[in-house]
Amino acid sequence: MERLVFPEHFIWGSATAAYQVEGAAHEDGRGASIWDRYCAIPGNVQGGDTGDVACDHYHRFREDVALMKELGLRAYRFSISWPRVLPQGRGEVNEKGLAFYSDLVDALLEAGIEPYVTLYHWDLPQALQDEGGWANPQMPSYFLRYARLIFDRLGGRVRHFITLNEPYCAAFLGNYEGRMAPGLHDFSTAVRCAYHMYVGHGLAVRAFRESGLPGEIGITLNLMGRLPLTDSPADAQAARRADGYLNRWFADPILKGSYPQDMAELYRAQGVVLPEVEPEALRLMSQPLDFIGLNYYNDFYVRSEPSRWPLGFAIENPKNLPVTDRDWPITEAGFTDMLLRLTREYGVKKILVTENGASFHDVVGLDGQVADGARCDYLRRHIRAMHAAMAQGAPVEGYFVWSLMDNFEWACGYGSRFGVVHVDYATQKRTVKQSGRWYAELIARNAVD
Ligand code: IFM
Repeated sequence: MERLVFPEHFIWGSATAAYQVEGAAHEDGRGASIWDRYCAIPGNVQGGDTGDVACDHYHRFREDVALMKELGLRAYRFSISWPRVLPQGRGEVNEKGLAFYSDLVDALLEAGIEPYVTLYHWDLPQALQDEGGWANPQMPSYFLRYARLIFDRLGGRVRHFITLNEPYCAAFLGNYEGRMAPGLHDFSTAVRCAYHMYVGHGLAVRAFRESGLPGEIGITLNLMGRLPLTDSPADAQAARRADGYLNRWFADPILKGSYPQDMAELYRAQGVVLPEVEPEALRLMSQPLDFIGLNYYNDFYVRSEPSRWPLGFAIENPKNLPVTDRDWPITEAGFTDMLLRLTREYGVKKILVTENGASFHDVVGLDGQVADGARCDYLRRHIRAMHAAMAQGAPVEGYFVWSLMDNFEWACGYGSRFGVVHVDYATQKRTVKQSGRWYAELIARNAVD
């Protein structure tokens, strides 16, 4: 296969998130998050797993940074645990929590690795959930205060900020589908949460600009193709609704300054209570960003299912598709398409792929190696697909593999491994997988074979 070379300053990184790797859930003054509460409810997380210890990154971050350096990573995307720095969500600051992030940033910079900081990757302080969570109209201002604290303490050393990670998951999976914290099942609440998240995002972006800090700020969206299962008109319409639910409801306000009207009408017709959208709020959420972060894993297929309120569709993949161990189809052409859609339909000028990766059942062999050829193949396909999009004009400037290491995979607990580094949770031993070595070689060559 032809070797595909990347631009000279292309950013190769890896990503994690606080609750998934840090552990130290009850140490140094950290407050409770909605994920602590969610995990404590039997049945929510496979195996009853929690993020209490996770990868113990809180104590082992120096070892992990050394590993990143060994792999030649140029950037590390991690998130701040809001309740670690503001245990009650607002009010008193926890200096010990802030010191952890400050030390992590210093260790990264010393190793020549650029920090990319996500402000909100789903671990809302439980104290704020007790006040209604993201459905509370005060939330945007609480988020603004939290964001200002982080800009103030880490700004300058950190030059890349991401306001929200995958607002679709945080708002809709958490508050409507109940598959994530806080585990609610109310669509009107979920839509209100999504709205407040975006107002908070807008306020944080404005504050970053006003601060005069050097660097850039953006948001990370998970956008994935929703393809009709058959060529029937009903499935085509269902796929359009699924696209509206997952993709357009989140991309349009940020990138077009409007909510998709077809979806708003559909929701209203189904009795969903939509928030009163203030024109000023729309201006705030659609102000220019320095980049859009795209998390891409796979496309899904959709069939019409009129009985399913409020959208009338169901996910059903064709039987013969290659899949990962989560049964997620491997659809790299959809990655090219989504990058081109951001470029052509949405006019995005700079894209960072802030997550891409795959879960497989990895084992450490008797020889001490983790032979995860299937992950190498997945990554290779997707990195080539990204290159194909770039060749057609997609302005992609960086790629972060999900994930640096195996970690707490939300409702799947520790049963789902995404890392290019294996973690033995009993001993916390890290073992670089075949995919980690493969990725390191790719970075060194700045090219994919
Ligand atoms: O682990 C998650 C991450 O937190 C957000 N994006 C998808 C990943 C894999 O499910």
